[in-house]
Amino acid sequence: MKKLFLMGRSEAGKTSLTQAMKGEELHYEKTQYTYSHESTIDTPGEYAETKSASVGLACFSFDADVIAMLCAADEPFCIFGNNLNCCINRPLIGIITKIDSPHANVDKVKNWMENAGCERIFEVNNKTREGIDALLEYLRNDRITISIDEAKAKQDNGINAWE
Ligand SMILES: Nc1nc2c(ncn2[C@@H]2O[C@H](COP(=O)(O)OP(=O)(O)O)[C@@H](O)[C@H]2O)c(=O)[nH]1
Ligand SMILES: [Mg+2]
Repeated sequence: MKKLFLMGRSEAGKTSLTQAMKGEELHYEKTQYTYSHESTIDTPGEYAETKSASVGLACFSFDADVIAMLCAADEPFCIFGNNLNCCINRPLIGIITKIDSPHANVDKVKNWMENAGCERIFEVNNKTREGIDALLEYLRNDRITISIDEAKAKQDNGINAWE
């Protein structure tokens, strides 16, 4: 199973997602520092919200196989920039939480994630576990590995050839 790195603003639902992925009842826990679990790395929202602390994200993400930009469906604005995938040498995915919120605007958040360069976008409700199985299945599937010669050949053909 690929190890998932979670980054997003405070209260977005990162810790709840780790509980939903384990099949646990949601229970509030303030994330005081970076927690490395078996299949997830959970970070404090302050790392994503504070410029001086954001280096923490870069540092701990090296231990993960997949980086997730996590936003709640009712967030008013996006704290991540466009083309975020350019500075990450891991697959970048988007996870939209709180799709059950009465103020949810899933299309808007999806747009942010597409602009950031997320290769997959998952919509979840941590409370009912809706969408969690699709995320787990994605993490369970082995990554496609290629040899160095195949990588060089693809590189010679330009970046679009990676598709
Ligand atoms: N309605 C709803 N509430 C959620 C969902 N995910 C998390 N929450 C609630 O949002 C609050 C913040 O969640 P938490 O996981 O601590 O956010 P974090 O700061 O990103 O770790 C808690 O009260 C959760 O119960 C969701 O999918 N739907
Ligand atoms: Mg948390």
